[in-house]
This record gives sequence, structure tokens and C-alpha cells, in this order.
Amino acid sequence: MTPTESALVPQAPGGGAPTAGVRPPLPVKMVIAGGFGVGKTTAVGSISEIEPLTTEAAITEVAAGVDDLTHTPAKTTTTVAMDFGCITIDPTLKLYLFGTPGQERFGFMWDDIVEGALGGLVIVDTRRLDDCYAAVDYFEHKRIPFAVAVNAFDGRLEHTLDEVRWALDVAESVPVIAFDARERGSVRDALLVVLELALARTGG
Ligand SMILES: Nc1nc2c(ncn2[C@@H]2O[C@H](COP(=O)(O)OP(=O)(O)OP(=O)(O)O)[C@@H](O)[C@H]2O)c(=O)[nH]1
Ligand SMILES: [Mg+2]
Repeated sequence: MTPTESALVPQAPGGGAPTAGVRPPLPVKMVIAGGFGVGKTTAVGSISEIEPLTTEAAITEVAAGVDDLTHTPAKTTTTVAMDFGCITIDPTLKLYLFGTPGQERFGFMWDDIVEGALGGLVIVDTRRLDDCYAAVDYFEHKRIPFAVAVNAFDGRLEHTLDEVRWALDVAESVPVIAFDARERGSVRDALLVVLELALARTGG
């Protein structure tokens, strides 16, 4: 076990050795990030094996002219703190998912939310690429392994993955993939890409 892994293994109450025989799955923290309304809360909700913890609040008129609702007219709420969910990948590994808020005014929370994360999934809506630069920049500067997941709203992408890579100017080492935030299997595949990347980075 690497030092990172051993630091992540939960200890038995009282600080003793973990219960002999049954090893709990390794807990890994992952962040689901991205601009306003790209599908972060939807993605956490689709994959979580527990009822996700959400912090949705009604979008007020203060957001008018700030956040673009043209493409998501049905969206009436926004995340004001974070989303939380989890998914057991296999008996040895469990992902704890932390979704960020998307509105810019909550940007100050991102540092706390990503603390200790092994990797991030940055969700992008190709109809509003302008709203996505900040999240990509954030992960690049933090040096947290991340993948860009293009949410295929209504089953189609406005731009090819190569165009998205070029427009967002992401490094070749950053995977750019297409996914559907509403599909459990699709979110799982996207998370596995991040996991693989993060494990390769930690030498796992
Ligand atoms: N058609 C379609 N609608 C989607 C998809 N993903 C999310 N939605 C809808 O788009 C809206 C935005 O989804 P959210 O999951 O709230 O987005 P978010 O990124 O958490 O938003 P904030 O927390 O406000 O930044 C909701 O109305 C969803 O129902 C998708 O893949 N296809
Ligand atoms: Mg949200």
C-alpha cells in the first residue's frame, strides 16, 4: 500500500488496527465541478448509492443577467453549498463525491470542497463554453488530476471533443470525454477515467 493509500484507510475506533479479515473499501474523495447549470447535481444524483445530500435553493432574480438559463429553462434551483453522494466501485474502493456550487458568487467555497480530493470531473456544456473556462483553470492551477466531461444535453454535442479540447486549451494529458449526466453508467465511466488518471499520478 502506498503512503497515500494507507493514509486513506479508515482506522478502527480507538485508533487500533482495522478489523481483521474484512477490509473496508478504500475511501477516495472526488470532486464534480463545472460552471453554472452544467449538470453537476444531476450527475451526483444519478450515480450515488445513497440518497444524495443536496443544498438546492431557488434561483432568485438576482441571478438574472448573471447566469444563463436560456438552455435550461426548467432549472429553477441552484446549488448553494455542495452536493454529496457516494458509490462503491468494487469491494476495495468507494468514491465519495463532492459537487461544487456553479454560481460564481460561491467560488470561495471551492478550496474547501476540493481539499484532499484525489481527482476531479469538470463538466462542460458545449452550448455555453464561456462558462467552463474558470473550472478548467482552477483544476490546472491546483494541480489536481481531472478529466473534462462534456454533457451531451439532449443527446447531442454542439462541438466535437477535439473542438472542445482546442477551445478550452486543455493539455493533451487531460482526457476529454462525452457523457450524459442523467445516465448512471455514463457517469460511472467518466469517474473511472478520473480514477485511473489519479491512480497513475500517485503511482497506484
Ligand atoms: N437534457 C438534459 N438536461 C440535463 C442534463 N443534465 C442536466 N440537465 C438539466 O439541466 C439542468 C441543470 O442541472 P443541474 O444538475 O442542476 O446543474 P448544476 O451544474 O448542478 O447547476 P448549479 O449547481 O446551479 O451550478 C437541470 O434542469 C437538469 O434537469 C442532460 O444531460 N440533458
Ligand atoms: Mg448543482
